[in-house]
Amino acid sequence: MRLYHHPISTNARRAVMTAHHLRQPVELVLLDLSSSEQRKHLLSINPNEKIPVLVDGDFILWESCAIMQYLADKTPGQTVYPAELRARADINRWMFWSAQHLAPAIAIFYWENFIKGLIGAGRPDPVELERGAVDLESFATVLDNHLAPRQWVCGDGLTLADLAIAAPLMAAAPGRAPLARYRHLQAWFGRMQELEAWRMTALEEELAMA
Ligand SMILES: N[C@@H](CCC(=O)N[C@@H](CS)C(=O)NCC(=O)O)C(=O)O
Repeated sequence: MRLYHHPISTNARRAVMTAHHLRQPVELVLLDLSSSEQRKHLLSINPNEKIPVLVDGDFILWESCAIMQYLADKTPGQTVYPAELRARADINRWMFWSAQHLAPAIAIFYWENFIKGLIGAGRPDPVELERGAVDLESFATVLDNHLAPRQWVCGDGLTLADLAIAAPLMAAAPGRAPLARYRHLQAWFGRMQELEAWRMTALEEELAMA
């Protein structure tokens, strides 16, 4: 299997962390989004021209959360994506929530305060940052309250929900997203950062930025 990614992509990180955690034999293919040649290839495997993309033989799958679920379903004995109806529905709920709500709020800060500077796209837009702050406060509060009595987002152990929610948080520090005051969220994120899958992807990010 080949997994097209880039280490500074939060969406790709979800999929790559899942592959590492499940010890799935994926070949990581770094896709340079600034190369028109590589973008042409990306377009041929994903009409949205976005990473991550998984290629498993003649099967091509894009959308980070769908890739996570596919990798888990391919792994015998895994515990991060149980088959039981309600346990799975609960995990799906938080994965959609991460993609729909929390990640876009953090992405505003990442884009305005970090990526724009990196690619010379101008100064941060205060109106956008204000929009991000309103959204982030509302969704970070939901997560913080949910985590207050819990170690993990769903059930008694790590699941795809944790991996899907943690990945976009990699952008919080470089994007200066105001998350420090959410102490249950921070305690949980600390546990996530201790995972081998997190450390491996952090190292990939560091190497790519060096
Ligand atoms: N919903 C998609 C979003 C993928 C996405 O936005 N990927 C970004 C990187 S984080 C990308 O490839 N952007 C390239 C571009 O828009 O030019 C997923 O979860 O996989």
